[in-house]
Amino acid sequence: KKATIITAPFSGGQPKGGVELGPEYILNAGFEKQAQALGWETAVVHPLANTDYESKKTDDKDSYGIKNTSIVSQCCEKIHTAVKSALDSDSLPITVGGDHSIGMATVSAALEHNPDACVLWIDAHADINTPKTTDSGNLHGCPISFVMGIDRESFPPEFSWVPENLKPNKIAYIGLRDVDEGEKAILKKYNIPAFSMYHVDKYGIGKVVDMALDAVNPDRKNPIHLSYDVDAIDPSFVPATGTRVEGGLSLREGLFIAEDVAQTGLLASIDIVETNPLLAETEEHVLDTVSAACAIGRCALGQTLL
Ligand code: DIR
Ligand code: MN
Ligand code: MN
Ligand code: MN
Repeated sequence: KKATIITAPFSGGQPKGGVELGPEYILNAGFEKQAQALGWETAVVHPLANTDYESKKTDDKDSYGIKNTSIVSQCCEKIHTAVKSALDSDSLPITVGGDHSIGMATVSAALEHNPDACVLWIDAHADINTPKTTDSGNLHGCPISFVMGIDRESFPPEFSWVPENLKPNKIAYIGLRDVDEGEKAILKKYNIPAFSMYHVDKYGIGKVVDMALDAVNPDRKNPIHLSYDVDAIDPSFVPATGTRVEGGLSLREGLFIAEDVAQTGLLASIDIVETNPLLAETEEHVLDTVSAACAIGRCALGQTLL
């Protein structure tokens, strides 16, 4: 069992500073050792080393209505290459962000490696805005549309390297509770399986994970890419993140998702994103958030309670 921790210290997909420190905090909390203790042979790679994207960040929208197009694209291309090369060497890539714009890099790499792969997107948000529908212009709210090729006439040329290899019946969402109107229309139009907090309350998290996998992986034979935005979990457990939305998953529900995906034996790649240590009001908030991010990773790597 090999795992490659890929750091993505990048904040250009959203305006707040500090999310680029996520990987450093998660590694300093001992995540690599924790993975090793679960029987994984680990490596850590830093595809963004010797780059200086953070200093080029702006708050201005370009003519496409989005921000920081060029640095997001360049950063994502490097992450995409790193994820592919881990997969090619039979190592499980764990991409640690950084903001969720890197989802376009990791999801497209997972699907290039195995076109049958499916995606579980765990998030308060759907991240499926397009340059046409986005209000904020923040690219962390758009990665899925690029990989799906939705509203492709609105894409800037910088993203032409992104393989449009995700089909609408190959991604399921869990944890949604802050979805923009344009995103709701896209989810409906493409009939994308989406489980909001309403569904979690109605059916329970166990049934919801089953239903999500039934939708995208009915025979349980295809690899799973788990893209985990820590804001899926309620801000009372995970306060240090950029777009907190009340009414989220309990910490146990959030960890259960990772545990249950691990149980399938099909987990092929993971993202753990949007940990922002600078948005905490107290030192305890930082610890809670960073330890939740590590716990998500450990559960996905097979840690069990018994
Ligand atoms: C919002 C927020 N839908 C946007 N997205 C966030 O800016 O497109 N994603 N926070 O994680
Ligand atoms: Mn493989
Ligand atoms: Mn989110
Ligand atoms: Mn997200």
